Formats: sequence, C-alpha cells, structure tokens
Amino acid sequence: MSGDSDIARAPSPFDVERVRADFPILSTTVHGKPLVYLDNAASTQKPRQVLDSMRRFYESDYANVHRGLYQLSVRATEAFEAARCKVGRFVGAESCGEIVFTSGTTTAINLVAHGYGGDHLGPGDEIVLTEMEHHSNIVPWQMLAGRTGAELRIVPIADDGSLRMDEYERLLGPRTRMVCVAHTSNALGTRNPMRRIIDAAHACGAIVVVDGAQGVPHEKIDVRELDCDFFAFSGHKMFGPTGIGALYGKAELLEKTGPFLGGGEMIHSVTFDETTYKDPPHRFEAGTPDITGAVGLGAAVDYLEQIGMDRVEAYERDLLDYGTRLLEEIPRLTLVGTAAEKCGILSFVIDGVHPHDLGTVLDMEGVAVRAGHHCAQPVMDHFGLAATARASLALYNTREDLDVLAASIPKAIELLG
Ligand code: 7TS
Repeated sequence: MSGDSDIARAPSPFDVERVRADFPILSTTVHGKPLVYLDNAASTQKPRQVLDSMRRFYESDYANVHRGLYQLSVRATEAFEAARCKVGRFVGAESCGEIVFTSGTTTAINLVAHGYGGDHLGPGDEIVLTEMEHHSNIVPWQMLAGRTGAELRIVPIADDGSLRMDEYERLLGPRTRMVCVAHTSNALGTRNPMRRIIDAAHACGAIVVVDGAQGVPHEKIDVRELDCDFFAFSGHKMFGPTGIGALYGKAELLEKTGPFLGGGEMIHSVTFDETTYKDPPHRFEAGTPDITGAVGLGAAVDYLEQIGMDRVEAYERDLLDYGTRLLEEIPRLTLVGTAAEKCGILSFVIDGVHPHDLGTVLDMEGVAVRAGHHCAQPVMDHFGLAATARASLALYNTREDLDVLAASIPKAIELLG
C-alpha cells in the first residue's frame, strides 16, 4: 500500500522533518500562527499514505464486502481482510481471526462487557478496575455490574499517578473474574506494569481486558508477550481514520463471547424461531463495516511499521524528557502525573489560571492542547481537580513545538493570572 513511501528510505536515526512532511495538516496555520498540534491523546493527524490509500480504494476497489460474487466485491473483501491481518500482525496476534473490527476502543470494550461479561458473570463476582481508567473502561463495567449483580473493585493510584500495585494484589481474590486496565493512562501518561498485572490476574483465574488506546500509537505492542485476553484500541489515535478500531481477543475467549450487535453478516441462518451465529470474528461484525476505514487503518499500520515502533518510542521518550524539563521550570505550574514509567503526556495545572482559559489563550498562539477532565473524572477527583491542561505528544512533534508551548504559557499567565 504505502510500500513506496519515502519513510522506507528515511535514514536512521529518526528524521522528524521527513515524518512531518507526510502530514499535510502540520503545515497549516491557526489564528495566523503555525499549528503546534499537541492533542494527540484525543486524536492523531493523518499522513498522506493513509489518505491516499483510502482515496485509491474508493476510486478503484470499493464495493460492499463478504456479499457480492462480482469481482469488485471480491477485491474489496480481500482488501478488508488483508487489513485485518495487518492489524493482527502489528499487535502480535496469533491469527487474523483474533482481530474484530469495531468502531474504536469504546465499542470494543462494550463488546467484551456485553458479549463475554454478560454470559460469564453473576452476583458476587468481582470486576477489578483502576482509578486511572478512561470512562470507556468504567461505564461499560458499571452497566454490566448493574445487570449481573457483579461488583466493582477499584485499584487506587499513588500521588505520582502510578498504580498502587500493593493494593491491586490485595484486591485480587477467588471472586475476581475480570481485570480491566489501561495500558497507558490518557490523563496522566502512566504506563502500567502490564505483565505483572496480567500474571497476577491469571494466577487467580481472572481474565484481563486491556484498554490499549494510548499504548498502540507509542510503543511496540505484543499481545502474546503480554498474555492479555482482550486488547482494545482505536485507529484514529494511531494515524488511521476515525470510525475504525479493533478488539484483539484470544481465539478461545472470542469463541466463548456472545454476539454484541445483531444483524446482517453475523449469522449462519435466521428463522423466526431461531438464529445461529457465525464464528469469530464475523459474529461481532453485524452490518456493513467501515470498509474504507479498515483499509486506512491497514495503511497506518504499514506507515508505523516502516518507521519502526522502537524508534517511535525512543524519539517520544526524549521529547517527553525535554518537555518535562521545560514545564518544570515554569513558576506556578504543577505537573499532574509524574510516574517513573510514562509516555508522552504532560498534564498540568497553573495556580490561579483555569485550564480552559489557558487552552483558549494557547490556541491564539497556534498551540492545540486539551483542557478538561479528559474523560477520566476519577483521576481528577484523586487530585482534587476539576480539570487539567494536557499536551500529548506523537511521533511528528518536535522540541520546537514544546518550546512554543513553554514560551506561550507565561504569556497566558500574564494575561489571565
Ligand atoms: N481509552 C483511553 C485510554 C482513551 O484515551 C480513550 C480516548 C478511549 C479509551 C476512547 O477511545 P475512542 O476512540 O473509543 O473514543 N481518549 C481521549 C482523550 O484522552 N481525549 O479525547 C479522547
């Protein structure tokens, strides 16, 4: 797809200017200032390799999938299924069939809560969550607990934003059926010790659902090495299009997962008396899927593989260290989330300045950051805050981006404080 990309020839080490040249939007201006895009945890921008692949697909191979006998539909189906395999390889799945296309992380987690949790949990069973989860890894489990009589157990965080592993291990017990945990926190940047979390859950017979939305775009993920049971992620946070994401599930667990949405394409046969369902992954893909989105996600995977996730991770680690040092020097600024193991998220508050006002003033400087609770209100509650400002990094950000951010904050303080 993007095999002829310039990236393939990009010299080592990581050449950020070449990467930036792939993202047309990065040369746009906002309020007359060059865009400094630092809201990557919310969504990432798209390289032309992804945009081109989708346009090419619409122009030459597009039809509905899994239905037509005609050649175009066969070609579309092949492209859709090839994208599934690419995504599966990218995260280390054993087979293509372990990847279910969903509309994103939220749908993927709801699918597991409904289709697996609904059939396997009952009164008194326990679901372990953490205090740092995004709402999409809280609310589906609350809803499930309400339906089944299962109970939620919450692992607290420490004041640096790391997970209280002592408390986690204490909470696990014979009634723990599921552990649902973020790979990386979107509000704090904390990278959790996944292998230790997963091994401890398995030791007491629980299955583990990983919210990988903030992990996949920033480091190499290998679901088999992690040994997680389910792993959810979103295409739009990894340089792919919106409307597409994936759920990885171990084959034997997907087998035991009931359907989520009912409709066309997920059935073997339908009568008014009885409907029988297809095997995974098609059992979970009712209706016409986001076909072109899947193709675009496949192109995003190609793009990331050509750069190499190890290089992405090393580059972003350096950027995070640089940005942390810059922000630490700003008077009245407090970083929220300072765990030793972090990815490129800089959440912060400024004494006397509301994060929303700060965000508005930064926007006038061309700097896009997010201000709010980041759909992680329990995190905000932990720190006694209503909101933080958050700069979140991706592979195309530069030290200059962080210089602009750091230079704009004192201006904002002067204006607002
Ligand atoms: N899980 C995590 C850890 C996330 O960061 C997000 C989105 C989701 C789940 C939901 O993903 P979706 O693609 O299904 O919407 N996080 C953010 C954010 O930090 N700011 O806006 C969206």
